Amino acid sequence: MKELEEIFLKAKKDLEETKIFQDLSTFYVNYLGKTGKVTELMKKVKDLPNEEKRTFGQTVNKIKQDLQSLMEEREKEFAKQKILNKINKTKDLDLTVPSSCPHGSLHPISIIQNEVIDIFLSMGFTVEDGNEIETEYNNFEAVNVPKNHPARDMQDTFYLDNGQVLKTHTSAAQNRIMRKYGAPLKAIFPGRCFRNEELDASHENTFFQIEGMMIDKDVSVANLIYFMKEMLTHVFKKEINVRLRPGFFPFVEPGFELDISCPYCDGKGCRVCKHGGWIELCPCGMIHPNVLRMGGIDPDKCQGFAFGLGFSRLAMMTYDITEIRLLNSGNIKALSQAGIK
Ligand code: FA5
Repeated sequence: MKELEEIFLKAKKDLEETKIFQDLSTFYVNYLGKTGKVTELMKKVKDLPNEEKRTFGQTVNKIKQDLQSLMEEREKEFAKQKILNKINKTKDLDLTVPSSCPHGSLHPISIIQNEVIDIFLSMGFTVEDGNEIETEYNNFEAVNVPKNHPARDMQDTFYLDNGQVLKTHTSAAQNRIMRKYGAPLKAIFPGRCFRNEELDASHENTFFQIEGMMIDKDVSVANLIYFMKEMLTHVFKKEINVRLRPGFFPFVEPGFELDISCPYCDGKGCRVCKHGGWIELCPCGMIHPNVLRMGGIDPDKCQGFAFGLGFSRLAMMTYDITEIRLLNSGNIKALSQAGIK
């Protein structure tokens, strides 16, 4: 028992004398580890006469537990000291000095997308997701572009080995959404599109569109005009007039090109609208009966409109970006200027 007490006192002293965190490992090995002094004493218990076993065993156990909790306390002290040392080192740090670290900003496409989504949500539309890799059926056949139809040439794309395609337009999600919800339906679905294009200042191989569809009894071109005007008036933050010209898309009948009165010169004529007062913005039309039928909706009971707005071009107009390829570049300077507007 005397030996026990001596070991305990020596261990306490050693612990108090530890100076750095690493000293605690040595302490552990010396006393509590597999061949440590306390562990060795515990091994002796089995050889003691029965009447001593109990008291000796209990005392060694108590010593072991006490040393363990003393060691944990010491560990905490070291951890606390480490933090205090760090704080002391940064004593002269002035947290009120403005940071020189540049702030990030949202990408112009994200800004426009969020705005348009908010507007349509407030008008009762839901926001749906579309795939980037699509079946050929959804991208073409389901929107009334059969195999070998000349309209396929308008949207050449990238074909995968398994026969799927990188979607050429957000219209590729129309069929899936109609089948999922049926009529009535009010949905928008933004997404990234891909085309095998000749690239220039306004044509990219990867760009963004947002599609919208409204299907119900008695939906007409008047509804289409109303929702487009509302959305564009909010985006440009001024009253925008629209006009429709005939346009051909196999998935709408009648099909239109929707022009907007130039928001920069209010229709008087400027560089942006090439002095015409109008800007071609968004193809749209009344959903073709074949497309409704393929989507599981009876065209004799419901009609609908659809539009496919080019986000990349809208972002360019809004932020006065003259080169579309900047949008997919890592040119932080150009992109963040749009972000701060
Ligand atoms: C379509 O993609 C039709 N799916 C739109 C539609 C939907 C019509 C519903 C009717 C009903 P289009 O190929 O014109 O149509 O493309 C629509 C818009 O996407 C264009 O007005 C343009 O803003 C944008 N766009 C098309 N190709 C590119 C490209 N290579 N780079 C950047 N933007 C593009």
